[in-house]
Amino acid sequence: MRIDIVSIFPEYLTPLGLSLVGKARTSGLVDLRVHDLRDWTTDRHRTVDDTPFGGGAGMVMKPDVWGAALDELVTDGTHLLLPTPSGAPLTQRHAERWAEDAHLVIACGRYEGIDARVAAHYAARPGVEVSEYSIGDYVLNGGEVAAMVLVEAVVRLLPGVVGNPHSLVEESHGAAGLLEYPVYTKPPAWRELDVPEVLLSGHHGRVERWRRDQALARTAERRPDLLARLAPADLDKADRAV
Ligand code: 6GU
Repeated sequence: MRIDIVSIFPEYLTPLGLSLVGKARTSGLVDLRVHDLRDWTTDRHRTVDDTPFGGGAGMVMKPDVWGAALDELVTDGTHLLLPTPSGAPLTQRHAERWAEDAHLVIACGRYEGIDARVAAHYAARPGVEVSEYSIGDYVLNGGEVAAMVLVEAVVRLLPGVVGNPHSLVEESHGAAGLLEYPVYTKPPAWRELDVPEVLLSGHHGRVERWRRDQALARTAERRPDLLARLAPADLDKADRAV
């Protein structure tokens, strides 16, 4: 997979050289490049923004600069991603779908956002898909952190990136639609707190049942919206009794 990220703060994205994403890059599983939007400016001040038509606070990113950058990076089959607080909420389902794309371009906006014609222009281009996404109901100063969130969510799903593909199955927001159950390791007693007895029992069936009950209870407590969306077929007989 190829990923291009465009930002006026390319250094903001240096953590993408670390950890799992960094390893995926050095091993060639992902070709990730970060670009400085100002490289596509033509004026002496390297201007990327201007005042909004219609008035109001803040500045808007200029379509001509973004167009020059994206014309170089977007090709047939590119999925153009625009992080914005007014986008659709990012979910694990998006990460799964976008991990199948051969080429992602992430355009990081700052200020009050990018002139809306940029998304409209590329969305109208045959062979190009455009998605505007948000990482939650709060406001960030720009799209860079949201770009890193997306890259981490997508890259870990690429074949060969996560050592044990099994760990992708059981986790929160996986196929079960439930939050993950609590986990414990040694020592069995720590600061007056004991690991739940059942986990030391060696009884696989009871462990599985306990984990399922914990996942259900947690989801009901913290994310009742997720529980409400579960299909009846996703609940077993014992679940219904909980
Ligand atoms: Cl994707 N961008 C910005 N600037 N703020 C956000 C966001 C994205 N998601 C939540 N808040």
